Amino acid sequence: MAVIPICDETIAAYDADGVALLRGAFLESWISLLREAVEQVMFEPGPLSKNYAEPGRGKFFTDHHMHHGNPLFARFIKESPAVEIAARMLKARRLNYVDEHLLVKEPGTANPTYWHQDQPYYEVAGTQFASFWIPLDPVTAETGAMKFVKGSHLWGKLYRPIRIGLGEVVEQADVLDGLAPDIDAEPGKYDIAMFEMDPGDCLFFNGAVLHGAQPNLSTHTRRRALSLRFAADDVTWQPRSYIPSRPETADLVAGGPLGGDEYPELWTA
Ligand SMILES: O=C(O)CCC(=O)C(=O)O
Repeated sequence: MAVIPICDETIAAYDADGVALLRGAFLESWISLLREAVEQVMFEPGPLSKNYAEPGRGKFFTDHHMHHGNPLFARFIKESPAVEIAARMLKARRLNYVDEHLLVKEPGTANPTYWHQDQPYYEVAGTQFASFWIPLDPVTAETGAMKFVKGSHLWGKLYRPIRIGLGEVVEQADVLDGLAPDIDAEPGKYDIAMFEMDPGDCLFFNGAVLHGAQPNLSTHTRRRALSLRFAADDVTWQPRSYIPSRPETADLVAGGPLGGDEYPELWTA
């Protein structure tokens, strides 16, 4: 059950801005469980893990889909209030699970997270693809706060994927609508929101909203965060040539609903 009631204003903010802040959404017990899970994964990183930082300049560690090998992540996905919150935020009648993405910026990590949208990195089409961003440490502008271009999910654009910790183009990816605009070059042109947060708070944001994050320039504060990605009613399977399809997608049809082992249905109205 959700710890906090989600009011209509929060849903309206998500619809208009593409992002909403939910304070106190997860109890300390869930945050402790995730912290333990993160330590386990960082001790034994999975095949999809990366570190974007230069040697000796902190660490920007990422990993995906950890729940396959880690029961703590599997428990969080199934039993925490995340599913219920996502269903309410998306006004869903059906909710499928897509991915979890761990993003740890250790102190002294100079890499920002470059501006990007999430949708082009996934084999999904539709408007109801969204993510949680759940910090496990206090997050400030100095330690890696998330930033969003409010309303950019409504521009009708899908920008070419980049390597989020390096800013380089993913050469093998489709060009789509070209590169995202250089938001930092003309910040005054955009309505940018940055979120300072405490453990227990979360962001909920649309897969098409442009977002990025600050580096972690602190000397001692870690910035551990987990993104969880869900899809609701109007999302369909959109195979992308640059994302190798896994055997679990064998039963999916392009333009058809998500499902099966790759995108399990976690909730129906
Ligand atoms: O945690 C970060 O630095 C970025 C997270 C992000 O871009 C995402 O979850 O889509």
